Amino acid sequence: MAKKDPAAVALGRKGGKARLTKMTPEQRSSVARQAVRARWDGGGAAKPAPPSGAGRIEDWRLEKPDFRVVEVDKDGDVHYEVRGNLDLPVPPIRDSKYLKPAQAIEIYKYMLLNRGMEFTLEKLYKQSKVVGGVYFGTGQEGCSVASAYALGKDDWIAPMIRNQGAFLVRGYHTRDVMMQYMAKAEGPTKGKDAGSHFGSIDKKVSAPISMLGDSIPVMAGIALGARLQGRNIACLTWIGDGGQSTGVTYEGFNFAAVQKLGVVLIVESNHWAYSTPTEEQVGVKDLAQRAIGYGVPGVIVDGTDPCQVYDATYEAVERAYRGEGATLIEAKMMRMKGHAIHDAAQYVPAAMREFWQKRDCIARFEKYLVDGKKWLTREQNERMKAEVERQLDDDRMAAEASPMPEPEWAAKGVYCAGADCHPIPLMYGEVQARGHKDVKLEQVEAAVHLK
Ligand SMILES: Cc1ncc(C[n+]2csc(CCOP(=O)(O)OP(=O)(O)O)c2C)c(N)n1
Repeated sequence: MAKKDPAAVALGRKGGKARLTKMTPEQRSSVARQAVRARWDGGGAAKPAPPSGAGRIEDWRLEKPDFRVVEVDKDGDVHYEVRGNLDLPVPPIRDSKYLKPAQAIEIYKYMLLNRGMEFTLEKLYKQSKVVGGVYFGTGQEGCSVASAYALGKDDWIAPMIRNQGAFLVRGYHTRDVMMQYMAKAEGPTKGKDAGSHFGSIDKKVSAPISMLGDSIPVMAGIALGARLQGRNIACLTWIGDGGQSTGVTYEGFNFAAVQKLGVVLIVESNHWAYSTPTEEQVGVKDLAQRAIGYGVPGVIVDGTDPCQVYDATYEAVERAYRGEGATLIEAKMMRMKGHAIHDAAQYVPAAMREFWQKRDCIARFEKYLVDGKKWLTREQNERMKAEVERQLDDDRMAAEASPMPEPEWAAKGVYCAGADCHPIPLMYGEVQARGHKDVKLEQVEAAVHLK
């Protein structure tokens, strides 16, 4: 326990309360001001150490591309060009400190499923079988999959539109995603809502929220709920380089940082915020620098290297379990398709696309596993790819054959009215907050206000 301040002890002996009553209001306010200053200055004592890792930015990349996108106006033709050195050798995959060979192979398989599933969705869209648009995570599969793979079964994710691979890691089937896009009766939301807007309490997946950044406070809330039940869990979500500029990103992540909640925020630093280059979106070079302002550790990884993504997330998850709080990971990569299927991304300079094409996460990881580590033989690799193709074909046929929903289902299962609709049991244990036993959930201020 901290030692008592001898001056305060002496003042107490003299009867501090009695002394205060004898003071003029000016004297009292001067004493209060001194006390506040002493508190802020630490009373001259050594300042407490910052929470572990806070304010520290690490850069794990084996390559640090040095180029930038500039806007050029050539006789009225406004377009983007890329300036800098694009002629760099493709870096190797950085060995993971934690992944076992079987786990690395499983991540690779999920990445294949992720990309194959999205190609299938593209074909279905072109045949007018999809309701709404199609969103892709092409080039980002390693980031979505390897980060979700680093979580434990009690942890949560809140995916964004580019994290469809994370759904697969969390137990959804490629068929579920296809049916969802086709608004089929057997899809996760039974035809309500489209795209990847679905989630599950059982799978601990919070449905993606289109308003950029809104999943972050949701994750902070889930982590807080678990903490009240006596458990530190990790809650992983992702945000784009454009989306991280929203106010709610700051509010949600700041809350997690202050409360030391295990929110793991991956900034998908994919060079484009829709059609705006990151250079025109933010003033910082590395978005990981934002971690300093939040007071949490920040890590930069190569988002096309699943081992770096896994290790950074794994360590963030371990911090969360230890109750040390939130972590910000910046994954640098490029969105290899447009914002969605309607966007041909013609604003992307060809040289930049070619640079990142050579760094394709799947091709590089395949080479690493087959030629580098030799954890997969060529035959095993071909067999796995054929298996993935077969699964995607079977799922596409099943999804196409699935019926459309009944019209009257539209109004069902939309609003949950609490216990009257379905019970929401505590997941991790008894609530440990003081005074909770005297209060029923439906009587708390928020619930009353909502009604
Ligand atoms: C709060 C909010 N503002 C605007 C939009 C519209 N919007 C959807 S995606 C997008 C660009 C997002 O860019 P980024 O976060 O970098 O993700 P990327 O598409 O590049 O992966 C915008 C502006 C939105 N969904 N939510």
